Amino acid sequence: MLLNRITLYHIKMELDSPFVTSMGTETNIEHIIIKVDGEGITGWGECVAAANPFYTYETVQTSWHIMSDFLIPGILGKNFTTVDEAISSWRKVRGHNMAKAGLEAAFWDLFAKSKDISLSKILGGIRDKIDVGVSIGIQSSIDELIEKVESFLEEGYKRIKIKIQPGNDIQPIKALRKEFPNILLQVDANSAYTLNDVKIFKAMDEFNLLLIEQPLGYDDIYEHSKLQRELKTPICLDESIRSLDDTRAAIELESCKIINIKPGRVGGFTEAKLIHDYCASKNIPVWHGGMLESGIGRAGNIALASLPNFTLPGDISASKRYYKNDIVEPEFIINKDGTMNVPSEPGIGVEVNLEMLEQETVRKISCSV
Ligand code: OSB
Ligand code: MG
Repeated sequence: MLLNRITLYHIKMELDSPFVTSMGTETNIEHIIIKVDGEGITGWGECVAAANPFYTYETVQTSWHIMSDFLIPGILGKNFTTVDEAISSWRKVRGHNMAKAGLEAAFWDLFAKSKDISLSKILGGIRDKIDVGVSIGIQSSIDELIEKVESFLEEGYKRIKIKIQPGNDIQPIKALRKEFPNILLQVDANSAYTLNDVKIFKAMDEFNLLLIEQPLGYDDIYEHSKLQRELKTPICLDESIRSLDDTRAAIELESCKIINIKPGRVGGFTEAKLIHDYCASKNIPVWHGGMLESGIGRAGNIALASLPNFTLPGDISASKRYYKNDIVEPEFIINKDGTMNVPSEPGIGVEVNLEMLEQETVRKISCSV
């Protein structure tokens, strides 16, 4: 496959409603869409680095720089027969996982389309439907939170995740458990606590939570092992897991009992698959996280989540839960039974609406040979 042209689109999409977490409030999502053209076929990917460095150090600016100055020059005009070959050209670039993952996703789409098979199939997926959940930002009142949860449950979502932060944790959890005694419920702290808060987490043990996501430092593995020893509720790591090596360390140290996989955070589908397989061999369940992706990134997430060890519902929600209009057709919808269909068409399995994409684009560059 000769790669002739790579185009980057810096997009800015307005969220349907503000997303509030311990990291701040987001009203827009800025990501980079990557289009790779090779031999008459087009592959699409999405780089999930945000406008600010609050979840990870990467931003739209750093990934634009790393892609255009280092990753793209290593592959443009070259001929590759596998994705592995293509990504090996940037092994010496350290870090910048989201930049790498966005480009890699576009290659996977391109290669899958060239073989006329779906992304799910080429990645080793086994399901044609996946279980989905929803991630709910911090609300201004408990009543509002209960109302939101109720309407998502009515839509069919199989699992509810709420964001927590100091001062806004036990109360909402207690209120939700009272209202919905039997739902699958989990919480995400996005690193807002320290080991001095052990008491708060111990208090969560009585609410039958599925898991507590990333309570401590964003790059910590050691202190999480101390916290996990004190708790019955499983800890799940998100931010701290950037590679297979991190995964091994976390599992061997017993820092968590569950792993959240996001291809962007770990550098692409290739590393994500390694983590998935390793966790399966250790009987550690995984689930697919989300980065408020457009339909392009979402399609990739759904394909990955169709692999066998994704046994818990993912943060993969319908397009309309995030944006008024998505940039793919058809947009993603949730079935009444709380599942989402895994596209079976070649590659990501949905069409990019070019007009919508251009409308959401604030900056664009095209590199060709
Ligand atoms: O911590 O899982 C997270 C969104 C942006 C950055 C980090 C996180 C999230 C979410 C939203 O929780 C998940 C989604 O895309 O639905
Ligand atoms: Mg998280």
